[in-house]
Amino acid sequence: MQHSRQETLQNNPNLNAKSIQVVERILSKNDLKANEMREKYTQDGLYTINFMSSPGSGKTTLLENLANFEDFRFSVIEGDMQTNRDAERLQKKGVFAEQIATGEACHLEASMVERAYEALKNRGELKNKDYLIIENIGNLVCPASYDLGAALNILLLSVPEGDDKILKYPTIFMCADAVVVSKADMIDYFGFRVSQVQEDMQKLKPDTPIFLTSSKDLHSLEKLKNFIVNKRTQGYFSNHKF
Ligand SMILES: Nc1nc2c(ncn2[C@@H]2O[C@H](COP(=O)(O)OP(=O)(O)OP(=O)(O)O)[C@@H](O)[C@H]2O)c(=O)[nH]1
Ligand SMILES: [Mg+2]
Repeated sequence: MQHSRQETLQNNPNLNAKSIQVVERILSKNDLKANEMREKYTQDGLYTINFMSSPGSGKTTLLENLANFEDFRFSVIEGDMQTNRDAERLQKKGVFAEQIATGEACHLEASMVERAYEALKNRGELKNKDYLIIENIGNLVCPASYDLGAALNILLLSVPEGDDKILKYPTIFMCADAVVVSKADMIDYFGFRVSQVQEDMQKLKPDTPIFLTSSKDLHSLEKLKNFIVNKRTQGYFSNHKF
Protein backbone atom coordinates (compact mmCIF):
# COMPACT_ATOMS: atom_id res chain seq x y z
CA MET A 1 0.00 0.00 0.00
CA GLN A 2 1.31 3.45 -0.91
CA HIS A 3 1.58 6.02 1.87
CA SER A 4 1.76 9.77 1.44
CA ARG A 5 4.87 11.54 2.68
CA GLN A 6 2.73 13.12 5.41
CA GLU A 7 1.50 9.68 6.57
CA THR A 8 5.02 8.28 6.60
CA LEU A 9 6.17 11.17 8.77
CA GLN A 10 3.12 10.97 11.04
CA ASN A 11 3.47 7.23 11.54
CA ASN A 12 7.06 7.64 12.68
CA PRO A 13 7.04 7.62 16.50
CA ASN A 14 10.38 9.45 16.55
CA LEU A 15 8.94 12.60 14.96
CA ASN A 16 6.59 15.01 16.68
CA ALA A 17 4.02 17.35 15.13
CA LYS A 18 6.29 20.38 15.50
CA SER A 19 9.04 18.96 13.32
CA ILE A 20 6.52 18.15 10.59
CA GLN A 21 5.21 21.75 10.53
CA VAL A 22 8.74 23.19 10.24
CA VAL A 23 9.55 20.95 7.28
CA GLU A 24 6.35 22.07 5.54
CA ARG A 25 6.95 25.80 6.01
CA ILE A 26 10.39 25.57 4.43
CA LEU A 27 8.95 23.57 1.57
CA SER A 28 6.33 26.01 0.42
CA LYS A 29 8.86 28.63 -0.77
CA ASN A 30 10.80 25.99 -2.67
CA ASP A 31 7.57 24.61 -4.13
CA LEU A 32 6.72 27.96 -5.71
CA LYS A 33 10.14 28.15 -7.36
CA ALA A 34 9.87 24.50 -8.46
CA ASN A 35 6.54 25.28 -10.14
CA GLU A 36 8.19 28.19 -11.96
CA MET A 37 11.04 25.94 -13.07
CA ARG A 38 8.59 23.27 -14.28
CA GLU A 39 7.09 25.88 -16.59
CA LYS A 40 10.50 27.09 -17.79
CA TYR A 41 11.66 23.57 -18.68
CA THR A 42 8.47 23.00 -20.64
CA GLN A 43 8.67 26.35 -22.44
CA ASP A 44 12.25 25.53 -23.44
CA GLY A 45 11.21 22.07 -24.66
CA LEU A 46 13.23 20.22 -22.05
CA TYR A 47 12.16 17.05 -20.28
CA THR A 48 13.81 17.18 -16.88
CA ILE A 49 14.98 14.28 -14.73
CA ASN A 50 16.17 14.47 -11.13
CA PHE A 51 18.62 11.66 -10.26
CA MET A 52 18.93 10.96 -6.54
CA SER A 53 20.96 8.45 -4.55
CA SER A 54 23.58 7.99 -1.83
CA PRO A 55 27.08 9.36 -2.49
CA GLY A 56 29.05 7.22 -4.91
CA SER A 57 26.24 5.00 -6.15
CA GLY A 58 27.14 5.72 -9.76
CA LYS A 59 25.06 8.73 -10.87
CA THR A 60 27.81 10.53 -12.79
CA THR A 61 29.05 7.28 -14.32
CA LEU A 62 25.53 6.57 -15.55
CA LEU A 63 25.32 10.04 -17.14
CA GLU A 64 28.76 9.61 -18.74
CA ASN A 65 27.50 6.39 -20.27
CA LEU A 66 24.18 7.87 -21.41
CA ALA A 67 26.28 10.27 -23.49
CA ASN A 68 27.11 7.31 -25.74
CA PHE A 69 23.55 7.27 -27.10
CA GLU A 70 23.56 9.72 -29.99
CA ASP A 71 19.77 9.98 -30.06
CA PHE A 72 19.63 11.01 -26.39
CA ARG A 73 20.56 14.70 -26.31
CA PHE A 74 20.93 16.15 -22.84
CA SER A 75 22.64 18.78 -20.71
CA VAL A 76 23.35 18.38 -17.02
CA ILE A 77 23.12 20.34 -13.79
CA GLU A 78 25.49 18.77 -11.30
CA GLY A 79 25.03 19.05 -7.56
CA ASP A 80 27.82 18.45 -5.07
CA MET A 81 28.82 20.06 -1.80
CA GLN A 82 32.28 20.95 -3.16
CA THR A 83 34.35 20.79 -6.37
CA ASN A 84 33.56 20.90 -10.10
CA ARG A 85 34.73 17.35 -10.58
CA ASP A 86 31.48 15.82 -11.81
CA ALA A 87 30.76 18.65 -14.28
CA GLU A 88 34.32 18.29 -15.61
CA ARG A 89 33.87 14.52 -16.04
CA LEU A 90 30.78 15.13 -18.17
CA GLN A 91 32.38 17.95 -20.16
CA LYS A 92 35.16 15.52 -21.07
CA LYS A 93 32.47 13.29 -22.56
CA GLY A 94 31.20 16.24 -24.63
CA VAL A 95 28.18 16.89 -22.39
CA PHE A 96 27.35 20.49 -21.44
CA ALA A 97 27.26 20.66 -17.65
CA GLU A 98 26.95 23.33 -14.99
CA GLN A 99 28.13 22.60 -11.46
CA ILE A 100 26.37 23.74 -8.33
CA ALA A 101 28.61 23.56 -5.26
CA THR A 102 26.25 23.89 -2.30
CA GLY A 103 28.95 24.37 0.35
CA GLU A 104 27.23 23.00 3.44
CA ALA A 105 23.78 22.22 2.05
CA CYS A 106 22.96 18.54 1.69
CA HIS A 107 20.41 18.90 -1.12
CA LEU A 108 19.62 21.02 -4.16
CA GLU A 109 16.85 23.61 -4.02
CA ALA A 110 14.87 24.92 -6.98
CA SER A 111 16.45 28.40 -6.66
CA MET A 112 19.96 26.89 -6.99
CA VAL A 113 18.83 24.95 -10.04
CA GLU A 114 17.40 28.14 -11.53
CA ARG A 115 20.82 29.86 -11.37
CA ALA A 116 22.57 26.91 -12.99
CA TYR A 117 19.82 26.67 -15.60
CA GLU A 118 20.21 30.33 -16.56
CA ALA A 119 24.00 29.84 -16.86
CA LEU A 120 23.53 26.91 -19.25
CA LYS A 121 20.91 28.84 -21.20
CA ASN A 122 23.05 31.99 -21.49
CA ARG A 123 25.89 29.90 -22.91
CA GLY A 124 23.50 28.36 -25.45
CA GLU A 125 24.04 24.95 -23.89
CA LEU A 126 20.38 24.00 -23.73
CA LYS A 127 19.85 24.50 -27.47
CA ASN A 128 18.93 21.39 -29.46
CA LYS A 129 18.61 19.32 -26.30
CA ASP A 130 15.59 17.22 -25.40
CA TYR A 131 16.53 16.46 -21.81
CA LEU A 132 17.92 18.27 -18.81
CA ILE A 133 19.34 15.95 -16.18
CA ILE A 134 19.86 17.13 -12.62
CA GLU A 135 22.28 15.07 -10.55
CA ASN A 136 21.27 15.77 -6.98
CA ILE A 137 23.64 15.75 -3.99
CA GLY A 138 24.50 12.22 -2.87
CA ASN A 139 22.14 11.82 0.08
CA LEU A 140 19.17 9.54 0.74
CA VAL A 141 17.45 11.95 3.12
CA CYS A 142 17.32 15.70 2.37
CA PRO A 143 16.68 15.71 -1.42
CA ALA A 144 13.36 13.96 -0.68
CA SER A 145 12.03 17.24 0.71
CA TYR A 146 12.85 19.54 -2.22
CA ASP A 147 10.89 19.57 -5.45
CA LEU A 148 13.08 20.70 -8.37
CA GLY A 149 10.23 20.75 -10.87
CA ALA A 150 11.49 17.66 -12.69
CA ALA A 151 9.08 15.56 -14.73
CA LEU A 152 10.77 12.36 -13.61
CA ASN A 153 12.46 11.44 -10.35
CA ILE A 154 14.83 8.50 -10.58
CA LEU A 155 16.40 6.83 -7.56
CA LEU A 156 19.63 4.87 -7.80
CA LEU A 157 20.49 2.17 -5.29
CA SER A 158 23.91 0.63 -5.88
CA VAL A 159 24.55 -3.00 -5.07
CA PRO A 160 27.31 -2.39 -2.46
CA GLU A 161 24.88 -0.29 -0.39
CA GLY A 162 22.77 -3.38 0.32
CA ASP A 163 19.35 -4.61 -0.74
CA ASP A 164 17.58 -3.40 2.43
CA LYS A 165 17.64 0.34 1.85
CA ILE A 166 14.19 0.95 0.35
CA LEU A 167 12.23 0.56 3.59
CA LYS A 168 14.98 2.18 5.67
CA TYR A 169 14.77 5.39 3.60
CA PRO A 170 11.13 5.26 2.49
CA THR A 171 10.59 8.99 2.08
CA ILE A 172 13.07 9.30 -0.76
CA PHE A 173 12.09 6.05 -2.46
CA MET A 174 8.49 7.27 -2.48
CA CYS A 175 9.60 10.02 -4.89
CA ALA A 176 10.73 7.43 -7.42
CA ASP A 177 9.17 7.12 -10.86
CA ALA A 178 11.82 4.44 -11.40
CA VAL A 179 14.50 2.74 -9.32
CA VAL A 180 17.87 1.88 -10.82
CA VAL A 181 19.86 -0.88 -9.17
CA SER A 182 23.31 0.27 -10.24
CA LYS A 183 26.62 -1.65 -10.19
CA ALA A 184 24.66 -4.77 -11.12
CA ASP A 185 27.97 -6.41 -12.06
CA MET A 186 28.58 -6.68 -8.27
CA ILE A 187 25.38 -8.60 -7.47
CA ASP A 188 27.08 -11.97 -6.91
CA TYR A 189 29.97 -10.52 -4.88
CA PHE A 190 27.58 -8.85 -2.45
CA GLY A 191 24.85 -11.50 -2.35
CA PHE A 192 22.48 -8.70 -3.31
CA ARG A 193 18.83 -9.80 -3.60
CA VAL A 194 17.03 -7.94 -6.38
CA SER A 195 13.87 -9.73 -5.17
CA GLN A 196 14.15 -7.80 -1.86
CA VAL A 197 14.20 -4.49 -3.72
CA GLN A 198 11.21 -5.57 -5.81
CA GLU A 199 9.28 -6.72 -2.75
CA ASP A 200 10.01 -3.56 -0.75
CA MET A 201 9.20 -1.21 -3.64
CA GLN A 202 5.95 -3.12 -4.16
CA LYS A 203 5.03 -2.38 -0.55
CA LEU A 204 6.10 1.25 -0.70
CA LYS A 205 5.08 2.33 -4.20
CA PRO A 206 3.54 -0.50 -6.21
CA ASP A 207 4.46 -1.03 -9.85
CA THR A 208 7.46 1.30 -9.83
CA PRO A 209 9.74 0.09 -12.64
CA ILE A 210 13.13 -1.25 -11.53
CA PHE A 211 16.13 -1.29 -13.87
CA LEU A 212 19.46 -3.07 -13.41
CA THR A 213 22.45 -1.20 -14.82
CA SER A 214 26.19 -1.72 -14.93
CA SER A 215 28.96 0.45 -16.32
CA LYS A 216 30.53 -2.78 -17.57
CA ASP A 217 27.56 -3.42 -19.86
CA LEU A 218 26.30 -0.47 -21.87
CA HIS A 219 23.32 -2.48 -23.13
CA SER A 220 22.02 -2.49 -19.57
CA LEU A 221 21.42 1.27 -19.91
CA GLU A 222 19.30 0.95 -23.00
CA LYS A 223 16.10 -0.05 -21.18
CA LEU A 224 16.45 2.86 -18.80
CA LYS A 225 17.09 5.25 -21.67
CA ASN A 226 14.04 3.93 -23.55
CA PHE A 227 11.92 4.29 -20.40
CA ILE A 228 12.88 7.98 -20.15
CA VAL A 229 12.25 8.53 -23.87
CA ASN A 230 8.81 6.90 -23.60
CA LYS A 231 7.87 8.97 -20.58
CA ARG A 232 8.72 12.12 -22.51
CA THR A 233 6.73 10.96 -25.53
CA GLN A 234 3.74 10.26 -23.26
CA GLY A 235 4.06 13.74 -21.71
CA TYR A 236 4.33 12.14 -18.28
CA PHE A 237 4.86 14.41 -15.27
CA SER A 238 5.46 13.17 -11.74
CA ASN A 239 2.66 14.20 -9.39
CA HIS A 240 4.71 13.38 -6.31
CA LYS A 241 4.31 15.91 -3.49
CA PHE A 242 7.74 16.53 -2.00
N1 LIG B 1 31.65 -1.99 -10.48
C1 LIG B 1 31.02 -0.87 -10.82
N2 LIG B 1 31.49 0.31 -10.38
C2 LIG B 1 30.79 1.42 -10.74
C3 LIG B 1 29.63 1.38 -11.55
N3 LIG B 1 29.17 2.64 -11.71
C4 LIG B 1 30.02 3.43 -11.03
N4 LIG B 1 30.99 2.73 -10.46
C5 LIG B 1 32.10 3.25 -9.64
O1 LIG B 1 31.56 3.82 -8.44
C6 LIG B 1 32.31 4.95 -8.04
C7 LIG B 1 31.40 6.14 -7.84
O2 LIG B 1 30.79 6.47 -9.07
P1 LIG B 1 30.21 7.91 -9.39
O3 LIG B 1 29.59 7.83 -10.74
O4 LIG B 1 31.21 8.97 -9.15
O5 LIG B 1 29.07 8.02 -8.28
P2 LIG B 1 28.15 9.28 -7.94
O6 LIG B 1 26.84 8.75 -7.50
O7 LIG B 1 28.11 10.23 -9.06
O8 LIG B 1 28.91 9.93 -6.69
P3 LIG B 1 28.65 11.37 -5.99
O9 LIG B 1 28.44 12.36 -7.08
O10 LIG B 1 29.87 11.61 -5.21
O11 LIG B 1 27.42 11.18 -5.14
C8 LIG B 1 33.37 5.18 -9.12
O12 LIG B 1 34.59 4.61 -8.70
C9 LIG B 1 32.80 4.41 -10.31
O13 LIG B 1 33.80 3.95 -11.19
C10 LIG B 1 29.18 0.10 -12.01
O14 LIG B 1 28.18 -0.05 -12.71
N5 LIG B 1 29.90 -0.99 -11.60
MG1 LIG C 1 28.45 12.30 -9.09
